[in-house]
Amino acid sequence: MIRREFVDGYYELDRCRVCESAGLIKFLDLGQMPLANSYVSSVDAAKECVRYPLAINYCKNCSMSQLSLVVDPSIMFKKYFYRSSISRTFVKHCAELAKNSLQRFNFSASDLVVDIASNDGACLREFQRTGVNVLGVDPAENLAKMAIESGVHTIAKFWNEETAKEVRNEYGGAKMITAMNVFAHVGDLGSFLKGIDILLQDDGIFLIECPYMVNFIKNTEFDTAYHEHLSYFLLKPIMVLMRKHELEVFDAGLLDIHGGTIRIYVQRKGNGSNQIRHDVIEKLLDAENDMGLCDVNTYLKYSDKVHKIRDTMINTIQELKAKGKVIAAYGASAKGNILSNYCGFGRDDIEYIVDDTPEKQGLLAPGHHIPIVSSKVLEECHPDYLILLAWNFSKELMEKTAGFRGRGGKYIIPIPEVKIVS
Ligand code: DWN
Ligand code: ZN
Repeated sequence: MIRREFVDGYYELDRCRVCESAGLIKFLDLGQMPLANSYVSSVDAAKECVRYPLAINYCKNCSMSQLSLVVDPSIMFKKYFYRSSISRTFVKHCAELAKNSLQRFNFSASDLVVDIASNDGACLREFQRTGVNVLGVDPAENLAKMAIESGVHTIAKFWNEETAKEVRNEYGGAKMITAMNVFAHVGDLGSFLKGIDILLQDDGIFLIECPYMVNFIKNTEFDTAYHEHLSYFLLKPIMVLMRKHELEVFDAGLLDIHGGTIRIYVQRKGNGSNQIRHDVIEKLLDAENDMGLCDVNTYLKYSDKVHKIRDTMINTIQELKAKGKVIAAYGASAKGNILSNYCGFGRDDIEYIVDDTPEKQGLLAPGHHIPIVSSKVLEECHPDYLILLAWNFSKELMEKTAGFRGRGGKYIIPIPEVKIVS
């Protein structure tokens, strides 16, 4: 695996992070962007807002899409504002995963489930309910504290071989290791997977959930590109990666959560504990190929779709502002920060962003420094429009804002194409 030293908080790769080929083609360039979760407390603090180039490259050899500029993870993840448990939709998703895993893999009370990047313990609490032992690993000290206070023991460290050895020595092997929305964030995939090999029991299951490149392309989900997301996976490069590390994919599935997620089940190569679902795997690989996602030309047309959404958003906001309309937003999400910065929106366009994450309220969103407020503000000052920046939770957000809708308020949903709904 390629290793580099960070200089001024980042380094650049000139090779593919999966197959190490030099055949990388840039297909999306969002320019200089702030770190998508770098919320600040005041405009003065905002003056230190560091921007880095944000561009995605496609590997012609293994069809892996990726950032080549890697920002130092300790800048992004040691203190983390995103909390998994804020979304009822996500917590329900984890409860279903825990229940299905218990049934499918026949967990016993002595089994250990470890969640890497366990955030505030949202997912492990659901596994805990099934009676298994759980352990969280997450570098964000603020989140680890919340998880521990909620009864989910958590180690505040990055996942790598060293952390894996420490966990194995103290807790023994893991029956299941989950990586929910972290695998795409990993700089050194080799060290990450060596850690899995160290901790996983012989018949253990490694489960990955990550954003799926099919949805990114099909639904123009360009706003899910941010410096945290180094990898934009298809199943094809994941198969290449697992083979390199004596692991094998034995099942996979597609989920709606987070704008389209692929769930991948992995075991030790030749382990045989779980029958390989060749039919499922081949069908997904064929669909990736049939969609043209193994052909660089598909990617070279992508920017046009992105520019269309950007230009439509800008025109829509300008027209509404010209009519004297008051526009706010809901969901101070990482994706929302990318979309609004890419459109060049500021406080003159979006008065404030509502968010239910207590730690985000009172802060300013990265880049454009639009204030983040609690939903109480919606009852006090009645905006005419709400941009759902967390469009992946549109249903949940619209259910929460029935009062706004009842007063004639309308929603602007930017992805997969800009639409206004009431
Ligand atoms: O991979 C990642 C995904 C899983 O989460 C991380 N790298 C960062 C983060 O991305 P995001 O911030 O775009 O994720 P969400 O889940 O789309 O963000 C939703 C935002 O909306 C959060 O700030 C919470 C907020 N929210 C809310 O205020 N009330 C969400 C719901 C559902 C709500 O009811
Ligand atoms: Zn490659």
